[in-house]
Amino acid sequence: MALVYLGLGSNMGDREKNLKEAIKALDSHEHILVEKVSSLYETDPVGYTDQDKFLNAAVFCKTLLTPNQLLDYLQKIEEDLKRVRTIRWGPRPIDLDILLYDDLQLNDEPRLIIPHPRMTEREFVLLPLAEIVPEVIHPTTGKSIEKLLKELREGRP
Ligand code: GSY
Repeated sequence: MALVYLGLGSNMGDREKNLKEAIKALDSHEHILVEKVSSLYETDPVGYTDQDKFLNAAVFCKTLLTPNQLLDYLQKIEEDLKRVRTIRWGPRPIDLDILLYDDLQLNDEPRLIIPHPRMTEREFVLLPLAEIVPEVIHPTTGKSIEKLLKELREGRP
């Protein structure tokens, strides 16, 4: 079983319902076991800022799926929840990202990069993740999630 950490975000429609349905869909897969779910955090949009606030969360799960199989399934959940990709970085009912997959470092650009390449710069990712697994080590930097969050907030490298 691989230990996997996912980031979830929604800023369209009933955001809480979207997140809960996505988590239910994850747990309904026979090869995914949802172990921990963070609180839901309301956050200002990062990147394309002329859009509504997000609700973000993080999930820790165990899976028998490979990274690519897991990504396929996350994309299926996104489609099922009717993601509309009209504006890049724009509003979406649900966005699901693989943040970490064991201590794997994978670059299968542009489809899949693990660890997620922007996770260390995004408080909306690190804050929910630090709530559920502060001690987990981010394999590229060798730092814990808690430490990365502290550094991001203090404006250090
Ligand atoms: O990368 C995920 C989508 N996204 C988000 C998000 O989930 N939360 C916040 N606060 N800003 C975001 N910008 C993008 S793109």
